[in-house]
Amino acid sequence: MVPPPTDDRHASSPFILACRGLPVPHVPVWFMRQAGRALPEYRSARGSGSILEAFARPELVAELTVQPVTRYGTDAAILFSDIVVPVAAIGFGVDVAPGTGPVVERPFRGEADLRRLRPLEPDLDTPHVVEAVRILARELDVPLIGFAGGPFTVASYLVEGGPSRNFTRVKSLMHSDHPLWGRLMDRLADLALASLRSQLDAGASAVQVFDSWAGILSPDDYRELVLPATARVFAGLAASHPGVPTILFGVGTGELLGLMATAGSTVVGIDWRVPLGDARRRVGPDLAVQGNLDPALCVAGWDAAAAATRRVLEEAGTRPGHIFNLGHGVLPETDPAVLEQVAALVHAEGRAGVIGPS
Ligand code: 1CP
Repeated sequence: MVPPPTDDRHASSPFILACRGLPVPHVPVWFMRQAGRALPEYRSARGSGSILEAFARPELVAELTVQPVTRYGTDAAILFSDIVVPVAAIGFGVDVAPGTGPVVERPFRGEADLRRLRPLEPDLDTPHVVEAVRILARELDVPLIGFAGGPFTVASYLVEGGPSRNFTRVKSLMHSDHPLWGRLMDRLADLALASLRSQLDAGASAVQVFDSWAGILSPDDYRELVLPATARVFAGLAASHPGVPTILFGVGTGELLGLMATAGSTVVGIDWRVPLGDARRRVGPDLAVQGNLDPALCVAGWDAAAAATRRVLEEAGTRPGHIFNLGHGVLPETDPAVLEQVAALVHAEGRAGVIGPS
């Protein structure tokens, strides 16, 4: 086990301990996309205007990042930002459209578009992100999770031009021109790495790579065309920030979990389709798992959410190394009271790695 960095004041927090597979006072919990989305206090603080502009206001970002920690009692905060912020910041021409998500003005089509993906200089290109992380590192009582998009998932937006159902264009590119695809993956890995390093340097305690859409790939395609660039991100982090917990997450990745476990992260995020016990066997004994309550069941009412939460806790077992989360992001129609109750239930009944009388 890698020793924890000595300057991290959250080293003994339940979240960081669980990421390292160590015993915990209670099972830690946070929710992907916990900031914004379901919270009425988010809607009033955010106001109207472009979401990319909101990400560039450090005081607002700090407020929106803290809100769910206060409301739900989560054991970690996730920075209020988006996976397309770095590509937008270097001028690729990306916007985040209300109700749609990322949209790209001139999608990535060929060799010439690589020139539009210059290296990220965080202090110049995303100073507002760095500043927000600094504020949060001072203000938060729980660890802050920084994040970036996985090279494949960010490529899917750049190539498709926006959200996609079948990912036809990105699959065509990755199979029709391997050298170009490799260079695109490398550029996006460098962007993710530079962004994650800047968040860690500014005071984030852990990072998550959201490779949300990797699950649309076959294991062969994932292994040959996506895993190498993803692994380069984690190798880069291990070199510059040894011992910092890292999480790799994707949706629909049941058949990829064994491969994802080799990418170099310390934690693998699991969606709700794979029972956590099976997931633990697939990722092996050395890595922690994060997940995996179906977010739709938080919309189905407290009884359904409570029953499903208990099933996740049972599947997680008693071995250390479980961070409770949803299997994907909070759905906008979720009643915040249900998430608050889920967090309390996990704290009261979770047993994975919990020290003391059971
Ligand atoms: O907790 C948080 O909400 C923190 C901030 C956060 C995070 C972690 C935002 C703000 N986006 C993300 C990550 C993100 N963005 C992912 C990975 C997680 C996931 O799979 O949900 C992805 C795929 C995106 C891309 C994106 N941005 C989408 C998905 C579109 C699609 O392809 O289906 C959408 C709708 C956005 C918009 C967005 N991101 C964030 C905000 C506040 C908004 C605008 C409104 C909203 O959807 O809440």
